[in-house]
Amino acid sequence: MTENKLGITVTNHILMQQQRHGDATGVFTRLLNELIFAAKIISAEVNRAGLAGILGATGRSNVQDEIVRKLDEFAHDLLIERLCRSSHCAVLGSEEDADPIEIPRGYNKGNYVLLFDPLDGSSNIDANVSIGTIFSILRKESPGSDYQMSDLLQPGYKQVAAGYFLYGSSTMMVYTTGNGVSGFTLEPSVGEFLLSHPDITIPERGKIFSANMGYWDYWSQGLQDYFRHLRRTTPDKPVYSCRYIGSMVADFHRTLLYGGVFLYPKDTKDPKKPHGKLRLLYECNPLAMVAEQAGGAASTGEGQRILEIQPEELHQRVPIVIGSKLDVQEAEQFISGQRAQ
Ligand code: P6P
Repeated sequence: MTENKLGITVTNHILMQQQRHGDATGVFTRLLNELIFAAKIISAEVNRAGLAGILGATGRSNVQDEIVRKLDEFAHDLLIERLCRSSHCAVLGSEEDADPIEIPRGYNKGNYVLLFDPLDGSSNIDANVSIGTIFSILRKESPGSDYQMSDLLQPGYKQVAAGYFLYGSSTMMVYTTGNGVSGFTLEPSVGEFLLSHPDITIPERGKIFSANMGYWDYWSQGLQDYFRHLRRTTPDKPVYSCRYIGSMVADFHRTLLYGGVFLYPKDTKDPKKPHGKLRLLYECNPLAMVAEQAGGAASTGEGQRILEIQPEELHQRVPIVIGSKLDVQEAEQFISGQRAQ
């Protein structure tokens, strides 16, 4: 009987990955399973948010000075509770909390560092647009049971795993442990994530670019030249389509499956955000690991690989150009001025 790779549960898949790579202790599997459990609950809440009266702002603002949506808070609190219960975390970092989150007394500590954006794209919650949870897993490097800030501020190439949950027309989990990228779709009737996208690879070049064109006037000349290039048919490329959802997880997931490029470059719109809006540790690093593991690329747009950036603070923002390898390279050529109109 031919092996039916589809239909494998994500738990089976994680175990197979871990056994193949010698970590049969089950610690890592337990940690991922707590993430998965939380995502199933978040998915149920997202899918009935309009009915549960859970929509709307809490009136409070988070470290990002954004209106905190109740679902954001719910996802943040649930992830912390489940990850602490795993007994395998040394410290957590969340978009929703200015400081590192210590493991409370009463819970055992472990050797993993979890960084996450509990509900990315939250500004779209009330409009029923796809949103997601992004996670990055590192190993604690400092000695002893107490964490050091350096345990959180590790460059992205040190991630042991990364991925996201996408709460869209269906709920998906996409993750990598450094051996390729796999996608799973939640089968609600059994409450299991089933392998639906084995061995995801991103096309070498696409025909879609994704950026908030409303910021045109605040972009560099090189970047404007790049977009003019994409919007023109030339002998070696078709005219590109522009797609922009405004939820990074959704825009990235489409880029991963269809090819093309997502950009959130630096702009002069907000002096407080000279490096763009997206955060390095729990948005750009995890998605950059997925992109590279799928055969794509992720850079600042100025020749610096996202995964090699040495973080300096927890909520550090970086510009990002991520997607098909040839599209990222071409964007860098225009942004750096090597190519012009
Ligand atoms: P803009 C959502 O709030 C988010 O953090 C990302 O998910 C998304 O890519 C970006 O902001 C959208 O930002 O400035 O285009 O509205």
